[in-house]
Amino acid sequence: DELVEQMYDDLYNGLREEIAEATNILLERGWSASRVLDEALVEGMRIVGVDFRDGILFVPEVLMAANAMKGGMEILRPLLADTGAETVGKIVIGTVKGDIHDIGKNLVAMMMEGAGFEVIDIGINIPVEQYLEALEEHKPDILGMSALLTTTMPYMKVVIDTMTEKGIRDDYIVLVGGAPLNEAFGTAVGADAYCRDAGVAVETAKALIQ
Ligand code: B1M
Repeated sequence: DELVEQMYDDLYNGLREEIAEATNILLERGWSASRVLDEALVEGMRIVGVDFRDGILFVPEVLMAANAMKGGMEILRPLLADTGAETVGKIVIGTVKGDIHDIGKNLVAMMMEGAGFEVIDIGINIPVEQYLEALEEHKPDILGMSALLTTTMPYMKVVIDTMTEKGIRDDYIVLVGGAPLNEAFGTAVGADAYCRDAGVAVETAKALIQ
């Protein structure tokens, strides 16, 4: 699809308005919001990630790509969130301390909302104290943590261990996710489950909350 190819270029070049416009066009063509998300935006960001890794793109460019992606996500958000589902549970979600990646977390938050969860997004670079405060304040069913760096993912264990020390670990379902994680890591840090993507996060949350 030519338009989708164009979107990969526009995302790569950080063109937010163009991404927003193309997102609308795909929707007008009858694409579902989740198809636009997966096939255009997430795939485009994957391409950006490859060149970032290989030193072809640098932080400022990738920030612009992320900003452009958010322009598309903003349009998709109400569509993904508007399924009319009744509230099935509450989740507090945040990206761990030292880590400012938020696109994946935002996607999980959007999909959770769409599935009928009440989502309290506490943001990025979250220290353990702030996770605990949010649990205390909002009394969610689920705590979700995101990490995109191999250097920040061990912090999930700090949070879970602190919950255990305080005797509150078993009061919550703890879900973790982020590109560098895997199933074994989730088990090792003491999470209830590792979620490969936003769809899996929703399915897992629904299954464990029963
Ligand atoms: Co960063 N970065 N970055 N970056 N960045 C990665 C992660 C990297 C893999 C790039 C690379 O080298 N190929 C690499 C990490 C390497 C490593 O740790 N081994 C990296 C690096 C090194 C860095 C910096 C250190 C670069 C530097 O400064 N030299 C720096 C660190 C900053 C920091 O956090 N302290 C940095 C900075 C940045 C930007 C600010 C420029 C920007 C972030 C902007 C933003 O988020 N607002 C950025 C970006 C955009 C990326 C890449 C290109 C894309 C990430 C993304 O948004 N993916 C990324 C490369 C890559 O991942 N391929 C990269 C799209 C998103 C939809 O996927 O986040 O995986 P993802 O989320 C998925 C699943 O993982 C899962 O569901 C989501 C949706 O399906 N999931 C969850 C995620 N969180 C979940 C939580 C859950 C459940 C599921 O809870 C229940």
